[in-house]
Amino acid sequence: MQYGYFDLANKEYVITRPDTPAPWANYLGDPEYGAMISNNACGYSFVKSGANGRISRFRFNSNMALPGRYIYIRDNDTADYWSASWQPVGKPLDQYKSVCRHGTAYTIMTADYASVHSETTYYVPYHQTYEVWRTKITNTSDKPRKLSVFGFVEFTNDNNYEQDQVNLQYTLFITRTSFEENRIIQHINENSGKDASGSNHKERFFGMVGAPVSGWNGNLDSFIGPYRTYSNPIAVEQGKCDGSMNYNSNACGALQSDLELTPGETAELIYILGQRNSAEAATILDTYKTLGKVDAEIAELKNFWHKELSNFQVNTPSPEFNNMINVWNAYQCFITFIWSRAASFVYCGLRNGYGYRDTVQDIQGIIHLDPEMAADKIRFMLSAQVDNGGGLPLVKFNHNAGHENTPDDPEYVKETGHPSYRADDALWLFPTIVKYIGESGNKAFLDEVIVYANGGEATVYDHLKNAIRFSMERLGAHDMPAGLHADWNDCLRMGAKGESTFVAFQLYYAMRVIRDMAQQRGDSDYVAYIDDIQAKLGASLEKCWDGDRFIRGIREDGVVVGAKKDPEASMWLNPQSWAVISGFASKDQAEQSMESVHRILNTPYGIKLLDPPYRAHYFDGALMHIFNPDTKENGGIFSQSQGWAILAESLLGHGNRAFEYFMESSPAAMNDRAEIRVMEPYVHGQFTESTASPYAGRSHVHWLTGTASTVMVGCVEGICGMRPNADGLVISPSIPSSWDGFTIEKNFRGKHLSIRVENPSHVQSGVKSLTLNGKELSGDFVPAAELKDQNEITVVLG
Ligand code: IFM
Repeated sequence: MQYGYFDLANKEYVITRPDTPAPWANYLGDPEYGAMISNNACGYSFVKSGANGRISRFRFNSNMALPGRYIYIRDNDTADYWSASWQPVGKPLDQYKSVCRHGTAYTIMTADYASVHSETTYYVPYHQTYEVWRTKITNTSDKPRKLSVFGFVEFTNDNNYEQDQVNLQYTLFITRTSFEENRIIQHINENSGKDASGSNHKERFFGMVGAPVSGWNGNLDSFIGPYRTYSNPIAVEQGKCDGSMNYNSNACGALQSDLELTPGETAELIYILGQRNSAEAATILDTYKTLGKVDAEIAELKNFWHKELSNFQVNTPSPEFNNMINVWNAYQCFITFIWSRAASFVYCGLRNGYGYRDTVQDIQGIIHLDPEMAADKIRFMLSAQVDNGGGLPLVKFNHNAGHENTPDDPEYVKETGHPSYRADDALWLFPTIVKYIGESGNKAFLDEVIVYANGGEATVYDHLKNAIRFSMERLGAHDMPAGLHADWNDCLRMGAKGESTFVAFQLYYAMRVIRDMAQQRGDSDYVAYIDDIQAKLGASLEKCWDGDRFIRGIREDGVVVGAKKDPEASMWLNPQSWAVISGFASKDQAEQSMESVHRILNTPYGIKLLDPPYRAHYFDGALMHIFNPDTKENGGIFSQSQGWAILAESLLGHGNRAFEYFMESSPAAMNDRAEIRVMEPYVHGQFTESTASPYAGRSHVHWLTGTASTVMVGCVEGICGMRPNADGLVISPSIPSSWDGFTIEKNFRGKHLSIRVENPSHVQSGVKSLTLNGKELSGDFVPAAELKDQNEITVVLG
């Protein structure tokens, strides 16, 4: 079933049926002032932190997601009423027509009901810390209409989300609302020292311009009424907000305007919500009396985001690929980059920092779109590396580089809940930094001096050497990196001295990267050192080959995990893809192991993380056994790993297989089966339920997931074959043999590349010729030094 379509030209997803199988969301603003909104206007807002700065309420974990940013419209002649989003009133869909356009940091909803057209635009102005809802209401009938319009938001009573939800004997009694001219002001902890810094006194406002305010409510119960809900508030039903304010009860902001519209006439009302005092609110509201301000702000948002996305645009025969890579996967990469795992309809905002591995991986998704934005975050993450080379598992939002405790300190463990280092964290720096240097050409980055989390400083190059040292000083009995607390898989504990092949492949890859760097810098002693340790690591990894697959690891007690003979979890995806990505696997091993992946793990919805799922034969460290079979890390289709499989198949030149994996796991490819996937068809999730689930194909944990970046990398570096390195750009696509070719428009180091890939022989990969501005080059490499400002590149496969 299809509920909407992709509008590629406008970079929007357009929802034409509002009864989507779940709330389909969009992000507005950023964590300074964050807002999420669904196609039915549910969602919440917060200042700086979803957990500690929450200003509006939201009910999590339900497809009845409520409440949100509601605008009610009442026909005062008939007493009928509806909402500018289909929900919460929910009029019959044969009479109520609506369209929701989710765009880049804005959402527009139109509705037609009872010959009244409304168009409501929700956004957070660029770099502002409040939100705007602009609604235009048009009388589309041929007679004058008397309408009342009610803007409504349900405030939290406390900025702390948990306190607001559970500590009611306290939070119900700290807030009151007042009304001034065109706004409701909510006061919290009012007597707690109004100007003193550190005071928990807060003021929020919900105000409007565009029409006189004829009624208001600051008391939730008075607006909704007893034994009623958001679908039938008594104030709307009766056409009158009674002016009551909350005091020792729940607060809301409800503003009523009474309109008289002649046929064809439009009224424009602008509601603004934020955490400001009354005087500041008045100033902000006044600025919206200027005609055209909203349209200018929307244009500014679009300009910003569309410019970011324009740095890489691809045109292939696959609309799914184009929609995801040009718009939605790219936008999701920025969202995960900016928001980490801070707040969604699944994450309540309670996480108090950045996960090291998550964040370093998230950076990869935007490097081809904004390398300098990426570089700033790389610097930040290097400043969260400890001077022993390991990463802080959790980097606090108020990270104080140079002065942090580490997992070796009990305070850190107590504060973050992370008992020790993880084996993989700092190793993610290698692919991220090498990609950044490739994209930007900024070789000097390696010489930048960056502080360590716990003090001291070193060049980026030495930070990386230190990450290698961290792994080398913590080897297990088989000379592979010890598992420590965990590797990428949070649910796999092989023991502090257990060994993970995934981490070993990561280390092998890291050695390749740093060897190149060392060679370029003339650091020959280090090259010799790497050659030596890489050969030894390779010998250990060779013993992890089990006929047609690599094992997952070796537990501290010596038992192999992921052996072919095992009754459960005998086949794991990540060691196979990473054996290829790391460059370790021989041609034969690579072909065989990826073929085993396809044979054993592939499903119509993507590749399972492992198979068979744990049911009866788990060990204590196989924490994933607690999940239902074929769910999450227990044999679910863990979407992040799809990106690595796409990349591995591409590196092997298997364009058909790479694209098969792209399509199986692509949200866009499920657009006409949205009732199966349930989640938004324009965003990746954390995982999809696999075939042992009665709900195979259903996806979960939308938006904030490492999937965004791995799939982006798999598609851009893998399928499109765009692999920048310090000296230029390798172009080596792996595409479906059915494609005649494709084009790319790419900005690269301040220059523009128009790339045409032709596939006359219908092969999957292999560059037959490459022409730069009419000059034939050898191989698949474009030297950066030969680029002009504007470049025409033609690649012929064959
Ligand atoms: O790698 C982890 C990630 O850090 C958090 N989500 C789950 C992934 C796999 O366990």
